[in-house]
Amino acid sequence: MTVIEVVGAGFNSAGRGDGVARAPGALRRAGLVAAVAARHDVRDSGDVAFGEAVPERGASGLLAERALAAMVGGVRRKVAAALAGGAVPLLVGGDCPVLLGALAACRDVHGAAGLLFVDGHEDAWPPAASTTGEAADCELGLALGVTAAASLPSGVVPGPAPLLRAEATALLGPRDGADLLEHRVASLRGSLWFATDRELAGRVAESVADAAATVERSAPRWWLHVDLDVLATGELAAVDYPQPGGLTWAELTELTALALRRPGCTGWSLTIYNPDLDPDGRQGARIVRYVGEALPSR
Ligand SMILES: [Mn+2]
Repeated sequence: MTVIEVVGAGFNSAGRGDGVARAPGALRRAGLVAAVAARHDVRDSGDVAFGEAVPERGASGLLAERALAAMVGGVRRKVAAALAGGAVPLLVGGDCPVLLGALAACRDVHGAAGLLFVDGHEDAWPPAASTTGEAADCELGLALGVTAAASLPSGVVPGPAPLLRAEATALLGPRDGADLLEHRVASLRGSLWFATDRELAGRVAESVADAAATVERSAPRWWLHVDLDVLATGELAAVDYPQPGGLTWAELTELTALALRRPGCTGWSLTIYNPDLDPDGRQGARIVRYVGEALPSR
């Protein structure tokens, strides 16, 4: 019986202690662990510690560099321990840079990391070009080594480079192509497996099968990363950077359920829920319902 190990990483790459930083606590209060326990044996290994995130841009152009490096190291250790013990980690952010620790752990334990990246944004801005300075704009580009930052603190992108290879990566659901074009930021489209929200519509099952099979040719074990802003704003509004378009809950649930049933899937991260934008907790409850529905039954 697979054990699901819940790991919280309430990191907000804006260098703040509120917003997405509060998601692990809010989702636990909304019943996350019980929802997992209804389907699997579950262990809650608590939250990763990383010191105080400060809203100051460092030499790399990123905010909260020190806390970022500490968070990546902490996630790497906790996720690697879970994987080595045979559990399936469910990593609850925070925002998307928690993925860097998960990918490093995947490589530590399995020898290589693959990735199904489900996100409304490509997250491959060069740090110096990011208008926000948030590592959450940048983590996928840094992991792939297609962007770089001068004087990035060691440990933010665990070496040797690249942490992740393009042929072991698939992007599902990004819809920020027009914004990237406007800011002259290179899109990842064309360099790896890629399907926008519109391209997924009506063909979720075929897309997941094709994306996973492609990734598995280079990396038999891979990580599933879900940034909840892949959803349409009408489905989930409690996110910091809404955009037009996006998936329905039904589409994301189908996508996630199919991905989690593939033997290559080694762990799952869930990011970007901002409980401060959800005062009555209804959206947090909806996320918990999604987790329960997407998990395979015992
Ligand atoms: Mn993201």
